Amino acid sequence: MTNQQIADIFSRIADLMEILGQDRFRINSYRKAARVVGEHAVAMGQLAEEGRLEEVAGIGKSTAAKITQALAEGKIDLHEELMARIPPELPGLLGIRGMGPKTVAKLWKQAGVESVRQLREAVASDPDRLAAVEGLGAKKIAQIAEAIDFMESARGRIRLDEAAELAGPLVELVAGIKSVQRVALAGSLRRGRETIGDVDILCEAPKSAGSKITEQFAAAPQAASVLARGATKCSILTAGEVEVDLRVVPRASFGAALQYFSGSKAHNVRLRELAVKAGLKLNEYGLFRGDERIAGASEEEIYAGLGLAPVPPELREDRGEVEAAAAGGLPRLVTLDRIRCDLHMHTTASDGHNSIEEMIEACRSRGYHTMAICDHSKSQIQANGLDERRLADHAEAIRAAGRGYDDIEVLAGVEVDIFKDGSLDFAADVLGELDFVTASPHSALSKGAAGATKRLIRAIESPHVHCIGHPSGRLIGKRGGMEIDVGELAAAAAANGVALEVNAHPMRLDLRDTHIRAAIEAGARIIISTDAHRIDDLDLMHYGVTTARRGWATDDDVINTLSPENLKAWLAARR
Ligand code: DGT
Ligand code: CA
Ligand code: CA
Ligand code: ZN
Repeated sequence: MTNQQIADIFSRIADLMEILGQDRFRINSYRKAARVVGEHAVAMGQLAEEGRLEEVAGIGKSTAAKITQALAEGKIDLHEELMARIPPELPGLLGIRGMGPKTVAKLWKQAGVESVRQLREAVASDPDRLAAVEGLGAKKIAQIAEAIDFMESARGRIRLDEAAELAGPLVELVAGIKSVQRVALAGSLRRGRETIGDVDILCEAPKSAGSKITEQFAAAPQAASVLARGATKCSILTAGEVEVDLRVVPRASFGAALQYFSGSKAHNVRLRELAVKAGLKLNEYGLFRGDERIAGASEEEIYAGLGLAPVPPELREDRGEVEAAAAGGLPRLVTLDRIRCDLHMHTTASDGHNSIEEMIEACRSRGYHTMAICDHSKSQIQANGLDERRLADHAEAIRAAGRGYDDIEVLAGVEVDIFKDGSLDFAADVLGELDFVTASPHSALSKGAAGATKRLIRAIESPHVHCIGHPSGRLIGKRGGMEIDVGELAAAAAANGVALEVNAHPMRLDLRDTHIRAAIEAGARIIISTDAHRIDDLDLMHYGVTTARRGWATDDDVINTLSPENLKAWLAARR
């Protein structure tokens, strides 16, 4: 069991105790245990082996015993005992955005709601029953309805980073099998979609080795069950019910198979039409003229055989890329190695986990020429937002720390809250003192929120703002975010020299791919930022780059590619 899995059980124990109205002190101690275990750098399994669990601050005797049981048996008795005291599907309600244990307890005890299904039915057909629940007004009920819809529409798909983390070790496992020549990801994961239905992996090997390979794949520790296994294909299901497909392909058709299984389906349909028009046939084995295979070993030769420039996987969605590839007009997409700065990150001054110095060292080691520290503003109370006084002190500390380095420019910034009406959490003169200002919406983000575009445009037009952070406020799989008119927003951004953020956190990816493309077409530029809350988060940059590529972004569209001098000039234009 990983530290995170153990931490998740402790979190669930705390949730269940809270639903059952148990002792606050004990609840908090389990929440703390979850945090400590989840964030600990060394695996609990290793500490247990060395008998050192109790040496960890925050882990006492009883917690250590529970960790030991989790490691040995994959469960904790207390968790099972608590589960036995509530309806079995009740914890599912906690997966609804904005639903905490207290609300779940009230829904259960005051309205008899025992599952998401029952809640959905009550919202639809018996809202009076819910309105009788203490603290549940019409507005809150509408929010719950929206959150349930959203959760159900995302069902069966996982986030890009979750899929990538699942796929990584499996790719390695396959690559390590004798007779496997190479391994590649295909499907939506290769195209970098924000959510993934199932993971598709391809490997090259001689046909005769297929059965041995799928046998070893089926024995992977991630395989909770095996859905199908033959000599060329194997499908497994993980404990988290995610399907992973492995296909074994010979060298001569590897490129054709990679092209076919990378999709998208819509893109493939277009290619097949082109083939037919040219009197050819295209399938996962190759491009054929009659019985003769004229292409198949590489993707490039498949595209060339159809008269197309090779299309980057991120563009293969039938959104104009086939026409562009035929006309030699594909964009030269931005790449990760062109990213030279990260302009949105937090420190312990607000809700980050690392100090100014630690963030600087981490950005230096990533080779950036500039970084901006943007902690939260005062109305973000739950994130320990800074008031004017603390902000001024923090800016001074950032600049003082930055003076110690001549290989990186450290900008004193802020992530200032955009209120519902588009006004900002700090006055213009306060913002004018800073080197970099990101303005972000953090509340009133529901889909129906009226005037969302106006709200953001007002922030764009206020003095000293450089960038609008995570503009829609969506959370993938949890909250759809505001509906904004991107064309209008981007036109205002372009007119004012303000950039729009592509938040690289795989939970956000905001702006999203299609919005990035519309924004660029309307003349706006983007800043790809990790919004790092700890040093490891700085490595999420590639998810933002992938998303920007899906939005057809070139170097010219992305502020992060600017040289130090040009970035300075761009920043100064808003001062
Ligand atoms: P996902 O898994 O829902 O996130 O999306 P994909 O794109 O990975 O789709 P998946 O796993 O069903 O299939 C992988 C690729 O295989 C898909 O992108 C294109 C290709 N493919 C699958 N079924 C068909 C089909 O019926 N026709 C065509 N042309 N291609 C297909
Ligand atoms: Ca797939
Ligand atoms: Ca698949
Ligand atoms: Zn932030």
